[in-house]
Amino acid sequence: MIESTSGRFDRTDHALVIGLGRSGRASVDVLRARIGSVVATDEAPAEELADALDELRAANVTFVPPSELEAALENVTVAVLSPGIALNNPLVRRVQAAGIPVFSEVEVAYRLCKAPIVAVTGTKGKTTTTALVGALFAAAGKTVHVGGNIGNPLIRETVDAAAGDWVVAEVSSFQLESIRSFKPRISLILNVTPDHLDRYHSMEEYAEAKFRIFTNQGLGDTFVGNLDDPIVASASEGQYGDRIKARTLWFSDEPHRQSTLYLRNHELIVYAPPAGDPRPVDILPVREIALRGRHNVENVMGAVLVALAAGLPVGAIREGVRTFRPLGHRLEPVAEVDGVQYVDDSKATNPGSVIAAMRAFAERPIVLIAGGKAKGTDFAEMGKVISSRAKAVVLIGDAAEEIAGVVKRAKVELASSMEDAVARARDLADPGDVVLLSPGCASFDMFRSAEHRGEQFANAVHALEKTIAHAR
Ligand code: UMA
Ligand code: ADP
Repeated sequence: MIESTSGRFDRTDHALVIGLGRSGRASVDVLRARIGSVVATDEAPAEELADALDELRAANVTFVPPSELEAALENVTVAVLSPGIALNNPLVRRVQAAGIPVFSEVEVAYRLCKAPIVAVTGTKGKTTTTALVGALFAAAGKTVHVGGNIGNPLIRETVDAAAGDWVVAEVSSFQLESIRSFKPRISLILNVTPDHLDRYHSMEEYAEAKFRIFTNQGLGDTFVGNLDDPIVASASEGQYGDRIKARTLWFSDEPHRQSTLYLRNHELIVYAPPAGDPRPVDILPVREIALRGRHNVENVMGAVLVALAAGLPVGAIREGVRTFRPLGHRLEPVAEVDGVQYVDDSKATNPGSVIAAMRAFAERPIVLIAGGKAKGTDFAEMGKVISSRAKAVVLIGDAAEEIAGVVKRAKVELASSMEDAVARARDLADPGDVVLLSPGCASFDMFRSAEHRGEQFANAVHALEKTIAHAR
């Protein structure tokens, strides 16, 4: 191995990019123009990598098959890891065994970045909140770059950001696992609820990965947390207490001694400045938020407190929140057919998000479509909420039987495809009901992605609409 210059990512570095999905391909693209050399590897069979390999060939970047890794490592000083690949993956272990530091793409993106970074994490609500924070900075007239787990790799956003811009990064626990010096100016943790327990041995290990978001923050930085989430709140207690070096600001559902942003009478978002003029400032009535559900009020409060911590004017923050619309596949209304509303919440990929979605429709009877690929999470709590709030549930995918086992009162049917699920839900629903796709599971057993699952749902609903229109 060539002696590393500690990953400055200049001409002295020679990188191995591990994984050739969106993250890895962006890393190859950005780094090949800046550093000594880049090679790349991936464990997928060659036929699955055809497009990626074409791209590498066109860029003159060598592909190293995993079987030939050790020889290639001779010239490598640093490795860049894709988030979908765990640190205990045997290939990653071989790289580490050769003494090569392994950084997540987010770490590299940080090292290349001149602008301050706002980093947003949480089990659920990351994408919505990241997009909203971006919208608030834009409403305040800032040049803002939004990227990360949200879909466009962070490295593409940070590499072009100027010192006076802002970068807003959605960061997952997977990305945080292999950061080293990543130090956001402002960090936000929305919630930590059971998810990804097929990758982590315990909730403690999962929470620990999330808490890495504030590990490198210092006195000039701010950590924003949700005081109502017991695991997030525990970040400032006990063993973690003295780990947060940054100024800490909390938001909460209720006025609370510790909360800088809170709800008054559950209907008005109020800011209690932590320093200076102590008079509370009314920010916005909850009814002006165009996103459905209490969980989205939490997301808005997190985003607003970040914006206030960044010094954005209250007028711009209000305007940015008022005009922000829900993103696709997140409680997205699809159609109203025969008086039944069909809603796509395909991005609800853990039990907690199904519970949040069901609570968002408290006023209407629900026929729930759920199931998919489980991630080692317990469905008991979700089962209780389904039992008390849904009139019926249609289950799909690998986890269907397991979920059926925890639903006590609601009627349960199993479906073999999304079309079948929508047809069954239609038969179970009456005018005034909502048919809610909120799976609580990953999509990969039946679909390419959560987006693909949501599109299949919308297609089935639109086909139903047409059939009914023809029959009239
Ligand atoms: N691969 C291996 N070995 C493995 C696993 C994967 O070689 O053990 C290879 C695959 O063959 C494939 C590549 O790695 O070629 C895929 O890499 P990846 O899984 O990291 O996926 P990317 O396409 O690079 O997308 C990643 C994030 N994916 C994951 O974290 C799983 C995307 O988040 C992110 O949007 C993108 O980078 C850009 O930043 C998606 C996600 O599901 C949305 N995130 C999880 C979530 O939100 O719950 C954390
Ligand atoms: P993420 O990027 O963390 O997956 P999204 O903003 O994409 O979060 O929302 C995905 C789904 O999670 C939504 O469809 C909704 O069901 C649920 N959700 C969003 N925000 C929250 C929250 N704060 N708490 C619980 N569930 C949430």
